[in-house]
Amino acid sequence: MLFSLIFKATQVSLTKKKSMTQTAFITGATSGIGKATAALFAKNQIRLILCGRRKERLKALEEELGKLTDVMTLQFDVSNKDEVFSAINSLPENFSNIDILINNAGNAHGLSTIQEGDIDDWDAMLDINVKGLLYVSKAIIPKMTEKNSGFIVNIGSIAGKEVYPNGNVYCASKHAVNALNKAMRIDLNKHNIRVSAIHPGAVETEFSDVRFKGDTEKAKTVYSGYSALQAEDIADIIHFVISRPYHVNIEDLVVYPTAQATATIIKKEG
Ligand code: NDP
Ligand code: 8X3
Repeated sequence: MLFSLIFKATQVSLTKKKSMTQTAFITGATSGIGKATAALFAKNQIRLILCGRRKERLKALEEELGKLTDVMTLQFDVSNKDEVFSAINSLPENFSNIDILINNAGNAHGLSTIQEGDIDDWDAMLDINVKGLLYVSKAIIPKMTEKNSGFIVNIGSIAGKEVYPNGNVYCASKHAVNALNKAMRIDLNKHNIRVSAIHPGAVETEFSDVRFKGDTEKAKTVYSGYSALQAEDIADIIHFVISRPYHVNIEDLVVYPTAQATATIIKKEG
């Protein structure tokens, strides 16, 4: 009996130690998919580097998730390359060995025809969703190629697989993420680095609040009348993807709410 208890305790502590050696870097961790992923990773004892621009939220996450795992936060704008490199280069030794990068930060800004589109919105989407992902990847990949291991998960969208009315530049930015995911897979193959993309349909987060510039009533209509995906659903999938044995690499996953067939076909009640 005593032997079996000691054996079980050793097993638990070995399992914990094994997963505690993994460190994940999550961009856009202050809200939605990134925040839910951080919470799930913390429950699984993955060490966390959490990023975003909103300092108070980062502080709250550090306090909350710090009870479960080691957490460090970095406040920077992914579209500002100086901020990206100085934040990542400032990581202390015990957080510099990054195993998993979740390239999640991003948003849609506006929803209008190409002829009526706002150039500032276009800049924001291309700078954040595309160039931001590139800057963060460029700063972290050398740490992975050096040790010939690592995992990069790029959060795309169904907007990277199809184009819908008024989605123009957001769709272009997510098509770029889709292409970069494929490109990373090719270029990083020789370094044994796993690369995956997850392309969600409608997920009920702050996404539409941002798209409609704080018009929360309009944002709510995007998710009303059906069961939209929740951030936790995507976090679950991300965790599944990163927890496969090392020889397994899921390239690309497209996930919709059951009620959604395409970007524009959603079966709503009422
Ligand atoms: P949220 O608006 O809830 O979260 C967006 C996150 O990105 C926030 O943490 C925000 O943090 C961060 N972020 C935005 N801009 C910047 C920036 N310039 N620098 C640093 N961080 C930034 O949306 P979601 O969780 O839904 O979105 C996450 C990802 O999922 C995005 O790439 C989005 O395109 C994608 N996606 C979302 C879908 C949906 O329906 N919700 C569907 C398909 C894909 P902060 O403001 O603190 O900087
Ligand atoms: C978010 C989903 O359909 O608004 O990427 O583009 S959609």
